[in-house]
Parts: sequence; C-alpha cells; structure tokens
Amino acid sequence: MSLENPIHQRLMSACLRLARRHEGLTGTNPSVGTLLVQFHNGEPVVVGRGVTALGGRPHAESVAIAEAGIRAHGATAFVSLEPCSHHGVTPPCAQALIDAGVARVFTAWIDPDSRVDGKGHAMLKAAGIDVQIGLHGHQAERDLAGYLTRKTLNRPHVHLKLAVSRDGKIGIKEDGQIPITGAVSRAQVHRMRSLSDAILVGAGTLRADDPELTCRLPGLEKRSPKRFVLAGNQPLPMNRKLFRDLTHAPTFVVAGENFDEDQRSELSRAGVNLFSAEFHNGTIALPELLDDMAQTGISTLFVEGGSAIASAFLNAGLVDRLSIFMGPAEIGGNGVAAPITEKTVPDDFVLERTMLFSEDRYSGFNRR
Ligand code: AOF
Ligand code: ZN
Repeated sequence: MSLENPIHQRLMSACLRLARRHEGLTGTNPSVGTLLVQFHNGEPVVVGRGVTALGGRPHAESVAIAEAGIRAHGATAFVSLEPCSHHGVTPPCAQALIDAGVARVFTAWIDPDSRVDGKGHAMLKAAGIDVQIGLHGHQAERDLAGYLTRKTLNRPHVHLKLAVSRDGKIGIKEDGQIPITGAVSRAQVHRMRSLSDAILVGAGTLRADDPELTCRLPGLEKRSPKRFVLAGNQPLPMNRKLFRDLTHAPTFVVAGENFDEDQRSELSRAGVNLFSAEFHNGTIALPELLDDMAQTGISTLFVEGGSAIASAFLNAGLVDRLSIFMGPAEIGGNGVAAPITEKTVPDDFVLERTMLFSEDRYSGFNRR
C-alpha cells in the first residue's frame, strides 16, 4: 500500500510542515501545502513547492505548479488537503493538477467545504490520476483543526490554557496577577496566542490581572490575535491596559442587552467593538457566541481564563485542546482552586505531550 511507503510518508510530513508556515495567516482559507515530486530511480526530487499564500490566495497547488513548470508533467503531488473543485476566487486546483499532467496525487484529508467535499478527488480520478487519500491524515486533521471545526461545526476550535500551581490553584483570592509559571512558559503562551485568530478572557480576569493579551515575542508582535472580554451585563473597569492600546489588536467586549449604555458609548468612542451576546439561564450562551464568532471568520479561539470561564467552556463540552502549565510553587489555603488539574482532566481528553519548560511542567491534551 502506497500510504505505508516511508518515502511517501516523509514527503507528506514535509508537505505538512510547509503548510504550517502560513498557519493563521491565510484568513478564512486553510493553510495548505503542496509538493510536486519526480522520482528518479526511486529517489524523490522535489520540483515544485507551494503553500497557500498570505491572505488565502493563490492556493498552494497553483504556486507549486508555477514553480515546477514543465517538470510537473508525470509528477506525484503531495497535498495536505483535497484540491478544490470549485470556481471561487481562483480556478479549481484539481483541474490545474490535471492540466499540468500530474500522474499521482496523495492527499491527507478531505475538504469539508460543501463546494468541494470529495468532488476534488473525484475530478482527479475521472481524469485517470492515481489518487490516495489519508496519508498522515491524523496529523493533518490536527494541523487543520481550526478550519475543519469551523466548516463542520460552525464554531472555532477552542484551546483552553490554564496555569496551575503545584497544589492546584490558579491565583490568590482578592489579589491581582501572581506569577505561577516562569518566563519559558510565558513565551510558549505568547506563541500559542500568535497562532490563534482570537483570544478570550472573562471580566474577572480583566479586573484582577489587567492583562494585555498581545503576542510580545520579538518579531511576532503583529501576530497578536483579536481580543475578546466576556462582560455580560456587568460594568467593566475602563482603566485597563487592554483598552488603552488598541493598535496591536482589535478588541471586543461581549455584552448582553442590559449592558450599561454609558459604558457602551465610552467603549465605542475608545475604539473597542461591542459584540452582542445571548443569555441562557443568566449566563452568556457559549454555543451561540462561538457560532457568531465563526460567522466573522474566527477559526481558532484561545481561552485564557479565569476559573469561571474555563469551567463554563469545559462544562459545555466546548474545549477541543487543553494546555496545562504547572508551576513549581504552592499557593496554599488562600488560593483559588483550578477547575481542573493535570490529574483531574476528564476522560474524553487524551494526553498528547508533556514537556518541561524550565521549572514548569507542561501537559497538552486533545479531545478524543
Ligand atoms: C486548495 N488549495 O491552498 C486552499 C484551498 O475563496 P476561495 O476561492 O479561495 O476558496 C476557498 C476554499 O478553498 C476554502 O474554503 C477551501 O475549501 C479551499 N482552500 N483549496 O485547493 C488551497 N487554501
Ligand atoms: Zn484550490
């Protein structure tokens, strides 16, 4: 079976790595990778490489075909997502592969866009091309999680992050921000921010921590995601860093119908966007909120707390990825208990990896 050939597996891995280069930079389009390969006596020679361009177009296949030129003829294509079959902003990539004379196509995953959804593969097969689907499918599904979740569930892929002390606390009662994890973990969190379309905190976190929620890794400042604060109908403290500097990241306050009118005007004047929320049983209805976010093109949401927000997302079954950073210190009796710790993660999550970030222990989980 071709899917088990180690050379093909390595080439698809390289293709997935290429696709990751524009992760989060292709708008509502997924960042797709394409490699065009000629085999000489069984040895692969890459003749064309493409990744979905910044902003989403041109698509990966046409970039790779342009690079390969005549050498695309008879080549094997490795594409991380099914080539499109629709006439959108660009002509169908499946047709471009056929016209270029590609002999064989490996893809990692089917494109759930209703305009494609198997039709790209069918076009290639109808043209006599050998099509193999699902090479490194599991990895592609994870890499494309934002796009796939938005297309299939009409909501963003949700990544919840918790920083927990050794004794399972996320902060001190009635206190401001206290450092639980160290510099290496914080840099990792900023990297996670940079890969998300949006970041969300509750009003409690805004009040207690006064976070900036931007990506401050050197060179990645422009990768700060949109910032969302869940206010509901409660007034917000206005003298927060988040409202002071809006140049790096558009900022949204999620407000209910009864949110204070004066604050609404004050926020608008300051350049903050109001995002209206529905309520269920006195709390913001998260499924509807996520649906609305997806409608605005948000595919990945990074939830950074606090405790009530984390519990609400977990209880609603709306967490897809979970990152727990455990710091070395103990907070003691005055601490606010974390909704979950490494040891109490629900059964529907699978531990994907653990790492040591200096003195902190990181555990990353994915929902089954
Ligand atoms: C591909 N290769 O590199 C990408 C694809 O608005 P359009 O015309 O750009 O179409 C957007 C759709 O194209 C998107 O929803 C997804 O189905 C597909 N993305 N397809 O063949 C690519 N980025
Ligand atoms: Zn395309």
